[in-house]
Amino acid sequence: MDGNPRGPAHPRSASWAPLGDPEIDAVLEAEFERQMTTLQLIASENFASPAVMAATGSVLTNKYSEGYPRRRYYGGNANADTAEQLAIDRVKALFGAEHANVQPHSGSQANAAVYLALLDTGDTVMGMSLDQGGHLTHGSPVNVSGRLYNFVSYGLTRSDERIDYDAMAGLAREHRPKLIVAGATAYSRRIDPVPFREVCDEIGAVFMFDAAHIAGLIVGGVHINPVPYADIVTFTTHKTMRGPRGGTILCTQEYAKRIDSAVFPGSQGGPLDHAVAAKAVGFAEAARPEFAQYQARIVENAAALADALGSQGFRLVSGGTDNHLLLIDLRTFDADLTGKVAQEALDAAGVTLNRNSIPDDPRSPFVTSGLRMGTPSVTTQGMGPAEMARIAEFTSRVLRAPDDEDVIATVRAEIAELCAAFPPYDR
Ligand code: DSN
Repeated sequence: MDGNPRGPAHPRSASWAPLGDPEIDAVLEAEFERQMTTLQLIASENFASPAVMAATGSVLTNKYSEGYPRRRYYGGNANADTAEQLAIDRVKALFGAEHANVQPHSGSQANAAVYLALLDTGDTVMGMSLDQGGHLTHGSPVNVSGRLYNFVSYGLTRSDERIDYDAMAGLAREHRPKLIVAGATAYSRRIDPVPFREVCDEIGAVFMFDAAHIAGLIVGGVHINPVPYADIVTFTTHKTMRGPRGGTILCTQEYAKRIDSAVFPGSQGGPLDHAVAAKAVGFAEAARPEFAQYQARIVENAAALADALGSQGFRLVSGGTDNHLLLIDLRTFDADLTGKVAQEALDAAGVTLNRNSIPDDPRSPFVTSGLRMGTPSVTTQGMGPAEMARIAEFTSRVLRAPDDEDVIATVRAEIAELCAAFPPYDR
């Protein structure tokens, strides 16, 4: 069905047998209803396939498997070995990587393991500043990365709000970090691995690319694959990759042993074998030709949404998008409207997204002047550019009257009708 741009990417049942726990059954039912009737525009979310969800809920949740395939500390791991080896082989083939570790429980755990493998406490590292689009684990002072290591941050140009590669290289020459991290969580443009590789070679630094957000775009051939350039690539499996929640680390053979030791026993105990099996399922799905078509449509939809939001009077950071997300600067739309108020009004209307700092945001990260939107989930549902125009219009109507309960109720009903035409799962 992925080949049909109007059809859901993987029509399927997400039904489950009642658990016999009325309180949690009610939660699951309510969450299913929420996902079926409102728009999911959080850029880091997606709808996993029933196969991925079934593996996540499988008997492998019962197993302990400290170690790696054929080198475990406990018995009974023949099946866990097969699942993990399949995940490793499949993800290496997808990215053309020399080595893979599929055990990190999350992207943050993957990044922490890389730092543990390569750095000593107090070492200098470079990453993109959180307030310019970088991730918490790229040296934010409130994260363990910023507390244990001396992160120096690079950011965007003021003129076009793209990564300032020259300034990044200048900072690298000045501070001589041991490791340079590329990658972002709220950056809507392509990330070129070449300038990072060049300056790493020049100063003798290791190059890590955090591809959490764009891993699916890379596999789909829409964005450049950093694997041939970076020493280490980390990513999450649940965003554009559309697999289960979790992390993965790819690296060259040179770093394989250090990375594996830093994941287990360095920073994790037993792997989540059910999640590892689900990663294998997700990687097999990502190897299908339809997955590349899906990734192309994510980007097409993000561009259409950006255009439509521009027509509604919103300014986008950097003027648009090359990937699956866009960052709205609310100030030109309404100077008094904060990201927090906008997120809450849109949530009530059935538009689920997150408030986000914009570059040099005058407001705090809890309040913000921006919103982040992403198209992976709505694209999985089979929505296209026409629906992106409607989403922009819904957003504009709500944000012109964020306190108007009639507007919110009307938009919510229209969104429920739209979502009913593009169900992510069968009822
Ligand atoms: N929380 C994720 C995001 O939304 O980008 C990153 O970890």
